[in-house]
Amino acid sequence: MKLLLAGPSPFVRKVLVLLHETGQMGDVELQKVAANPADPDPNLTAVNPIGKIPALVRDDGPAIYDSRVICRYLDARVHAGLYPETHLWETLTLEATADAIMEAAVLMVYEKRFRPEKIQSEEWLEAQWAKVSRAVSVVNTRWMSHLSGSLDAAHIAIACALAYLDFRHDDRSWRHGNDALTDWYARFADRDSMKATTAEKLDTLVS
Ligand SMILES: N[C@@H](CCC(=O)N[C@@H](CS)C(=O)NCC(=O)O)C(=O)O
Repeated sequence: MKLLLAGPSPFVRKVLVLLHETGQMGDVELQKVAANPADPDPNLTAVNPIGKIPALVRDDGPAIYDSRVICRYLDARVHAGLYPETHLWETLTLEATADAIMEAAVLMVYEKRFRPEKIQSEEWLEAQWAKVSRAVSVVNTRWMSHLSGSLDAAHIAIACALAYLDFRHDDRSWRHGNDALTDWYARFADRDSMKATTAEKLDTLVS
């Protein structure tokens, strides 16, 4: 299999952490592509018409994309049980919450990176952060019992979302008022899978 990826994408990291946790890291070749919304890489659009990473080129079928689809596929591939039937809908909802945090956080970066300064909107940026802030607070108040259970795909997604907030939006201090989640994340960030998939580590892994 070949995973198309770029630098510090939280969606890519989610897939990498899942690969690591399920012992499949050795089964994928990692290929760097440019994930630029204004100028998509033809190597990427050839397998994902949307031009977004991650995309997974499989040995046994057409390429698949969207991190949620890829994670589900990889989990099923080795029967890892990271989408447990007993609380599937909760796991999927929490993963969707993590993805939405990532999406809003990435859009904030794109607003500054890809739009001319004079048409950037502070109001829009704040609205994106409000989504992040509400979601983080709800995870901290309503989802800690799920997060303290055995590892599933939603744990991985939440950890990657929080790591990305540290990386790109450290000045917004997501930890403020979210003590339970802060403690949980400190423990999760210490896992080998998280330490092996930082943006710096990725550079050493990519062909
Ligand atoms: N829903 C997608 C989102 C992926 C995504 O937004 N990836 C960003 C990088 S972090 C990207 O490829 N951006 C390029 C673009 O927006 O065209 C997923 O879960 O895989």
